Amino acid sequence: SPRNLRVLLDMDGVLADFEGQFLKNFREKYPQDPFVPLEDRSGFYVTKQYYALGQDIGTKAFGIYEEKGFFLSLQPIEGAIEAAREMADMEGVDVYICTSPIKKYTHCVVEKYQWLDKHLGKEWMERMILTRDKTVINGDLLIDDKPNITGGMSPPQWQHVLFTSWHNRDVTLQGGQVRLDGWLPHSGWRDILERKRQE
Ligand code: T3P
Repeated sequence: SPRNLRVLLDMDGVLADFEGQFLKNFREKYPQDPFVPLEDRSGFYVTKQYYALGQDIGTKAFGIYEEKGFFLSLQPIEGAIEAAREMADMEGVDVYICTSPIKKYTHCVVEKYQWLDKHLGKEWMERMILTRDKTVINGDLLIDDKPNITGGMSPPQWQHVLFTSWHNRDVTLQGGQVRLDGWLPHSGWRDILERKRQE
């Protein structure tokens, strides 16, 4: 039989709701300041859009996700945990978590492991790949909400499945990208895997 399909799952924006928690914390901490409602988000980096509201707002935005506890507190995206478990149980499919820590790594790195342990369990530690360059990681599919993923390997080995998020819903697909609109049973994630398997 052919080799297993290797699927790389991004964390923030795909399994964990970075955007929702960011906005909630920002509004709680800075109720008097302007903010960007989720439906007005554009561009991958939330801070970039907040800097456009003012230097001080951008600095405050940075502080929100650099804070201790932020990455651990993220809520799972609807259906993500169930889908990840089902995918990992599929015959002939190997699932890995492929996530980039923020540059201020102090809390982020350990909390990403804690989050995975909390929501998926100890056996998932084996699947964890932390890297700032996802292009050098081998895989058949990378499911990620960041539209332009670049790095040392061009083109990367994997096909990019752009996971829909507020910030990328109007982005035009490029190259071999395909889109996945969420993890609910009828989102079609299984079809994307099956199609890749048959290539
Ligand atoms: P992941 O690779 O799991 O998506 O940039 C480092 C991580 O923080 C990366 O995680 C993406 C996430 N992140 C956002 O999702 N939005 C942002 O605005 C920033 C700054 C980071």
